[in-house]
Amino acid sequence: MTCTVYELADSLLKGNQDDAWNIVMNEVGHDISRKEVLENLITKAMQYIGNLWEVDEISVADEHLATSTCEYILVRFDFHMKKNHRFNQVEPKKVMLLCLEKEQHDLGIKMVAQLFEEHGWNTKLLGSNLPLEEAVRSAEKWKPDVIGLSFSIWYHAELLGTYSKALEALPHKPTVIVGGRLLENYDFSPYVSSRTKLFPSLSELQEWIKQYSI
Ligand code: B12
Repeated sequence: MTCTVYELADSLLKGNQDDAWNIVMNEVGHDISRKEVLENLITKAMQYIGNLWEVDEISVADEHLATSTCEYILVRFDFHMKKNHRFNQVEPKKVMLLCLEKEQHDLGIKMVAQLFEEHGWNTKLLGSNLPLEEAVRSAEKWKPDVIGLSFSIWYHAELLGTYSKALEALPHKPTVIVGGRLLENYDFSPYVSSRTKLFPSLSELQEWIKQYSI
């Protein structure tokens, strides 16, 4: 898929929505799962764009255009998959998803929402930069079985322990799960309790969701 990753990155950087969409659809045509498209194609293209930005080969404006085009592709992909595949659960489990305070990188948590929905979960996506008090208030009201936290920037990890502790202490005892690009290479278990589940990728998450639903 490496070649396709570069092609997709190129279309995203040009803001070419139709080309980007056709590249994604071509992969779906090869019978690749939603998880694979999200993880091995779209995520990889955005990481490659990050590398280009880091070495000054593209501007901040280029990166922003790529991000907004990627957002369009994610929404369209979700719509396409929902139209073609219906997943129902008799009593759907509930998951609430959010990024830690000040964290703007929310494409990952949007992908996580799609994966849960694909498995029939009732999903509330609260997006980027959610202060802890708001997360607690929302969780007290809605009582999600699982609360997913995402962060991408090192210094945002300082808040990870505070979030997981406060959310795990809620009276209905939700399971807290955590993900983000840094978990692929670093161990964040010293920041959280042993009950919190850490996921380095969507693949591990998918296996966990399947077990949870049994
Ligand atoms: C797009 C982007 C942005 C966009 C984000 C827009 C958006 N709506 O998300 C914008 C322009 C806003 C942005 C801003 C900044 N960014 Co930026 N950004 C990126 C870039 C290029 C891509 C990120 C991305 O979308 N990746 C694709 C997603 C899908 O991957 P992901 O988040 O890892 O998610 C996957 C998994 O981790 C997992 N996952 C994620 N969350 C969760 C949660 C759970 C529960 C689970 C189970 C799994 C899971 O699911 C996904 C599936 O594959 C990266 C480059 C890179 N290498 O990542 C830099 C990068 C992350 N940014 C960086 C920086 C420095 C910044 C800024 C500080 C720049 C600045 N000076 O303003 C600001 C900080 C903003 C903030 N306060 O958060 C650095 C971070 C370095 C560091 N210090 O840690 C990076 C690495 C770029 C670089 N190479 O230097 N950025």
